[in-house]
Amino acid sequence: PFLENVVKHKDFLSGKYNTSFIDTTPELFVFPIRKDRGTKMLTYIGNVTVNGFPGIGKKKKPVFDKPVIPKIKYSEKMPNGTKQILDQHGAEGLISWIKDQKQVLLTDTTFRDSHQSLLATRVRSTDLVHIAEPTARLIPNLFSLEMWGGATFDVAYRFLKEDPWDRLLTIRQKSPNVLLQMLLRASNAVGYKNYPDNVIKEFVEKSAYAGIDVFRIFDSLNWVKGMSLAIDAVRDTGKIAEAAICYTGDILDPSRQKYNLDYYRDMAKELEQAGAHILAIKDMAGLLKPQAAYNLITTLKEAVSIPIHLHTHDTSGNGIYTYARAIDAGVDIVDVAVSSMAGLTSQPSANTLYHALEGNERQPDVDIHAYEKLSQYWEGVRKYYSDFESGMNAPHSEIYMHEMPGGQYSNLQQQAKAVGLSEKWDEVKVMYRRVNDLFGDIVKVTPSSKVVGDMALFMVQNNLNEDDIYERGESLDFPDSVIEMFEGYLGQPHGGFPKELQKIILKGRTPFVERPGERLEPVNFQTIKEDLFHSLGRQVTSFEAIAQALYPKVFSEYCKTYEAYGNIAVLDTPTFFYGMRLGEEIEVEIEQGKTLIVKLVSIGEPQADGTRIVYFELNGQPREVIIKDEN
Ligand code: PYR
Repeated sequence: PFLENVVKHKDFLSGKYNTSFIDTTPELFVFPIRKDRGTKMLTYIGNVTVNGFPGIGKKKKPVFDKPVIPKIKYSEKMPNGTKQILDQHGAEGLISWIKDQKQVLLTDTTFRDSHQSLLATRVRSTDLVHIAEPTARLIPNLFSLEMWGGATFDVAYRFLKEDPWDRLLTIRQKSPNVLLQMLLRASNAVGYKNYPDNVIKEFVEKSAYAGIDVFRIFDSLNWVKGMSLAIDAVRDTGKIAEAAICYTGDILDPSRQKYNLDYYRDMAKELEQAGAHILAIKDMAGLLKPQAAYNLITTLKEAVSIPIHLHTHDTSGNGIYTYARAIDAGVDIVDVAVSSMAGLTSQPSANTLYHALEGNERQPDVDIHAYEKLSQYWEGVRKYYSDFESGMNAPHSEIYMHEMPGGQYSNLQQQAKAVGLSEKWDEVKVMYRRVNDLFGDIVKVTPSSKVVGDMALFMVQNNLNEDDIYERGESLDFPDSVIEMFEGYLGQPHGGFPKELQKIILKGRTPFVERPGERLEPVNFQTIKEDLFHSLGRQVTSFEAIAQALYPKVFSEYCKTYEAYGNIAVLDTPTFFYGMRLGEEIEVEIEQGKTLIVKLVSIGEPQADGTRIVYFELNGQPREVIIKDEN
């Protein structure tokens, strides 16, 4: 799909491209031979209609109202924004601009963390792309639009069967004025384990090239040593390195002093020293209480001279109050989401914060009416994804007990469901906290949070408690992720791992404390490209080679799906998840200006071999596909 973008890009068509890039990447311009796209698409629609979508199952397609895209004048000049400040004045220029602002600046997370947290990351590119340009035009004075990274990369390939690079390139084109931001898990890139150093560098370089301006970099154990390489790699691209401290525990609780103000102050200074342009406080679970926010921001403002960007989740319902106190203490930027995609495990609502700051000299300079229109669109889109909602429908103050990140809540719930523990979800949450304490009270954010989640599921499934782990640990097969973390593959937690537990889990393996990247062999991207050339029978892009290095199995499954069904990212979301109703007619724009009209005519009875014939009309012509009925 990326190939089509490149050759249709206006700069490419006008010859205004960077020739050295073209010269060094000729493989981008070798095109696969297209087979019958129509039949492939009908096969997908037939299959999802007969068999349902994984994770949703077979369900009658609901009738949805089309989400309302705000009316805007596309012909008008695109208003300038922060992207122009970065491009014209560089990273340092942008930082001094931030410091000159009296208003609190906003990062809108609707395109990434908001749906990662509310809808298990399942929002598809088409629903983002349709609102990208209206967003860029209606709220051009955002600090940034967080739209990539975190779980979106993996989920795009794994579940949505679409190309995350394509998403980035297209949104970049549609929003040329606002900084695009991503979440980078430092040495874990956008994965769940450490990768070789050259993979991190290549990923950062290509992400910057494809359109990312601000990289929020965090380490899942707050291990600064694990972050330096990524910070340097981002600085080398001329983009913004926003280094994050993950907030955990409770600085207001005198009985929990492992992560106290001194801890956060020291880490902030280390990150500034390591080259961070901006310091982020990543309150991934929403544990930062309002007075704690005031104390923390006041302390950090004194400790460092770089701007401070606060991220929280509104799970407890205290998000706006936390932001208000942080704003009083001088925080520079906060993360918010469009109101219909805000609250609960997502970020606090932009619209609500705007009103909360009425009469306050730091009220953000955004058009609230525009925000309301965007919210209306998202209200419609969110309905498409109702099967992925977590079921949480009110503030959830027990977050202060289990401490599960907002982005993990709906995902772990899906994981629990997949291993038959839906009924025991309450038990899983309590166990999650008990595992944290067993592990010595660690920072819990991807991937360390996944390790805690895997262990919690393992213990609930096998009816184990802490004593069992210590007494019978030798005979237990711990999840791989747990063994790897205790071995040192995610880096080192503050204060180290509990020694006795580490011994039990490692069963004789020797743990290490150096940076995992130093032990990992560099990846040879040329070899990857050659291998993919042989297995896929076509040239691959540098983007695809990175996907292969990060997620070989997931990427290979994605390629198989692409081979079987073509580019199903172009389907509307209800059809993608539910297929079609009998007699329904849809339009599918398979490329700009080329639309297929598809009608589902009938579905045949099952045949002896378990298949059914599904009858369509494609642009008025009868077409049939044979689908194996898996039910
Ligand atoms: C992620 O890494 O995906 C988070 O949102 C923390």
